[in-house]
Amino acid sequence: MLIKSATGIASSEITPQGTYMRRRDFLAALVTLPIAGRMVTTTDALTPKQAVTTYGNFYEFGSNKGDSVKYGGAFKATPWSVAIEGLCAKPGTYTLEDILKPHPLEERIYRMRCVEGWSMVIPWDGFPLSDLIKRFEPSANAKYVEFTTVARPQEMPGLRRPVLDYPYREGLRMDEAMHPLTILAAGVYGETLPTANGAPLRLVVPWKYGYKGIKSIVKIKFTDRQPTSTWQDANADYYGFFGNVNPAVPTPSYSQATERRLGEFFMRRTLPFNGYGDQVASMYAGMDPKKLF
Ligand SMILES: Nc1nc2c(c(=O)[nH]1)N[C@H]1C(S)=C(S)[C@@H](COP(=O)(O)O)O[C@H]1N2
Ligand SMILES: [Mo]
Repeated sequence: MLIKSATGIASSEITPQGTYMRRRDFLAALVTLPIAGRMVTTTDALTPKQAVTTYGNFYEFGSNKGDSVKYGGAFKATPWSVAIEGLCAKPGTYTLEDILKPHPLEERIYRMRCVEGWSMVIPWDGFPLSDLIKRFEPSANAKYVEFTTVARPQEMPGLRRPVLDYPYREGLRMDEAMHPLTILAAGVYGETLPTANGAPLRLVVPWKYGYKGIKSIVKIKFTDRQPTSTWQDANADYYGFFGNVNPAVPTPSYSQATERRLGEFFMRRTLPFNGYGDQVASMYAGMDPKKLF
């Protein structure tokens, strides 16, 4: 039976049966973060924390919303390190502490939208990806950045059923990666990221579809060629490389014209570039808008 809660999300999706204890243990491990600044990019109401931290896709744990909460109990986000590879002056393996230390976290309130047609307003805690990239001194021929998610079958049961080609990969063009709206997030709602949202470090690109926001990053690589992403390899008609929110281009099974904000009853009209067009559209001048999805 599907019981709709006050937020409009089926309660069965919010708290899968039998996981109350595990979630309580897990949430107790979250640490409050020191937040240095704030950027609010929307006046829309925040999506409730409960929905933000439980309703989402993380296929390494399973293909249902909530599987990362249900099956994420064994996942260890510490210790953590990130390999920096490819066309740059300072490749190497950096601990999470090395990565985060020079970058004060700020709160970024962003609208987010999934290809599947749901959207949220999320208070991320992160820092500009550009600040991190500059530290590694990418060379002039580094035109793209490729990101890779950790793959630990022992801790991530979804990896044992290979619906996707793991490890999960994503990519950005260098100008997209350097754009001031693009952040790496280490927290949400003022606390360290829960497993479900990509602990301990994930990408957030608010003008693109949710799939571009790769979680639990262990590798960042600078390349001269456009990388493919895991979803693009799986189905290029649904998941383009650019992944820019484009309400004019439907996928084979989802119209992208409207969206349902979690917690709302009526559908909203989806905005080009998820409403961030005034800040990002110039990066795509001269490109065929049909190819930007
Ligand atoms: N590693 C990894 N990252 C991922 C996914 C995934 O399955 N694996 N799903 C993506 C998709 S399709 C969406 S919509 C967002 C959802 O999570 P969020 O609400 O925390 O951004 O994560 C993205 N990042
Ligand atoms: Mo998504």
